[in-house]
Amino acid sequence: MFEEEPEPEFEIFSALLFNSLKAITFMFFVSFAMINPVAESGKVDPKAEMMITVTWPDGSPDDVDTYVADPAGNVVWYNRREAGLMHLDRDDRGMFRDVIELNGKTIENPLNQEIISFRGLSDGEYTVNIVHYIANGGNLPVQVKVEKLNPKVTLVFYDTIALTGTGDEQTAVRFTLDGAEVKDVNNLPRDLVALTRNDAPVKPAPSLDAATGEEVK
Ligand SMILES: [Ca+2]
Ligand SMILES: [Ca+2]
Repeated sequence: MFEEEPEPEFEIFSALLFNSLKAITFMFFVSFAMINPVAESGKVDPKAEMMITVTWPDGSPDDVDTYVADPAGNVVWYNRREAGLMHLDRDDRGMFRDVIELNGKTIENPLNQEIISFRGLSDGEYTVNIVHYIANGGNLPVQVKVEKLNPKVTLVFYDTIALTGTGDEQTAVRFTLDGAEVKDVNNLPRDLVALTRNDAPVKPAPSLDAATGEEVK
């Protein structure tokens, strides 16, 4: 009689414990499911072999354009965002289209950046040019970074180049790939804009308010 008394209590306790464990396990998996997509979205395209990042000061209304030529002579630029195995993410035009009205509020994205990713690489020479498409002041410091991503991240080139005004085109870097090796890194000038002008129409230059980056109609 006395020995039977504690049993129901024990059963309730173990049932509670079991249910708590199930709940904790469930929450553990749910939280993992929630963490994973966030971590994934921070990643760069895992299939990219190389990446070129061109950045100019936050909030600048200047429009810088990136042109890259591969060994086969393909040139990627804002009017040909897919060329060979190269892809340009977007034509960042300073603050133009980076200021949006949402529910009566003005939201600004101050970032000025163009990214070119490579799905594959071939041996031969690559050329990276930057162009000051629209200048609103004097010199503009532009950071150019070239990274090879596989089998490990290797910095091929990183420097800040001063663009001097509307129409200024400069060769940031030229380099030659030979298998896994990067050779002949130099910045001997090579004109890429002229190569593209039969390609497609050029974007119309908008009149921009230098203070806000918004188009003046
Ligand atoms: Ca641009
Ligand atoms: Ca921008």
